[in-house]
Amino acid sequence: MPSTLVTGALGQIGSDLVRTLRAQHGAEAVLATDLRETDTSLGGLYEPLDVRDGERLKALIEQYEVDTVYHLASLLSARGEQAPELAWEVNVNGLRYLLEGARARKLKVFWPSSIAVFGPTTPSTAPQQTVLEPTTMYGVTKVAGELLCQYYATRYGVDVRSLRYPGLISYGAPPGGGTTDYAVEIFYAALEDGQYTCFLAPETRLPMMYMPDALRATLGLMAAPAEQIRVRTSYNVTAFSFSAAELAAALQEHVPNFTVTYAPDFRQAIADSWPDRVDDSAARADWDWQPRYDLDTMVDDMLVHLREKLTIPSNP
Ligand code: NAD
Ligand code: AKB
Repeated sequence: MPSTLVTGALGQIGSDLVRTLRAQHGAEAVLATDLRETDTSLGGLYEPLDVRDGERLKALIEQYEVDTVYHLASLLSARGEQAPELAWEVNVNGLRYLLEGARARKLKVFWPSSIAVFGPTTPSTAPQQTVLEPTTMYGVTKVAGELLCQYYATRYGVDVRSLRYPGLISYGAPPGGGTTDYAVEIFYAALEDGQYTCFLAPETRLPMMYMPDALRATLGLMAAPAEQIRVRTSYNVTAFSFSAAELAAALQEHVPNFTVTYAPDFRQAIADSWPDRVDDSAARADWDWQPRYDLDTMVDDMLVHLREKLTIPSNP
């Protein structure tokens, strides 16, 4: 049976995406892969795969008659600064092996880019087409990846599609070493500890999105007719934008005794290099992208699900 392969499937996005794809196409139609030798958390087909191993990737594509790949394996911005060489190997070489496989086997590919492609010379509301001068290795790998995707699409006709995700907020698997991770950690801290020390300054504003919208954007882009995909680097997408202090205040409305202090670390410089907002009008025009969650509805929904997950009653 032709199947879908997901790399980096045990991460923040992968674990939610695999469940959604399996609900749509059936458990046996989706092969989850990641670094871990075995996995039972996602409850379906799983194979270990280091995306730096192009031969193994090729073998799995053949063995499982893969026709579509969601290529999520990556080091994120903070991890990338700690291990820049590894970030290049995983993020760029891994993508290149996949695009070669996609060219040979006519695969359809989704690969996520990030607001990390932008840098201090990008306007504070980032347009679709703008200056891309990132200051992190993660951003450098994402710019290189976007250009590789566009090259394989135009030169070889590979149907590769991409979104520049903003910071993603979710209650499933924890985030894996990014700068926007604080926007997830703060929810757990509010419910479990009543206090949080934020690694970004209170006024730091970044573009963000709730995971259900990120999954809708991903599947919407992949389902759109090919002639509607006019951007083959990567589409800007966003839902809302908030500062760390605004998120803290939104949480304090639900958890009145919650306190937040601020102790910016090396991630502050990364956040400061990214835009406050993103203009996603091209995605809205080309394939009807529209987010459903704003800050308040995201906070409400996150708290309902996290209270359930952490078995914390709503009115303690
Ligand atoms: P994550 O860190 O939670 O998950 C990444 C997964 O990749 C992990 O499970 C990790 O084990 C795996 N991985 C790392 N090195 C690997 C290797 N060599 N071979 C195979 N797997 C490897 O990340 P995520 O948040 O799920 O992000 C997925 C993709 O989305 C990445 O490309 C990331 O850049 C992009 N993205 C994420 C966000 C966000 O806020 N989560 C925002 C923008 C872009
Ligand atoms: C990170 O902070 O590194 C990611 C991203 C915005 O790409 N969440």
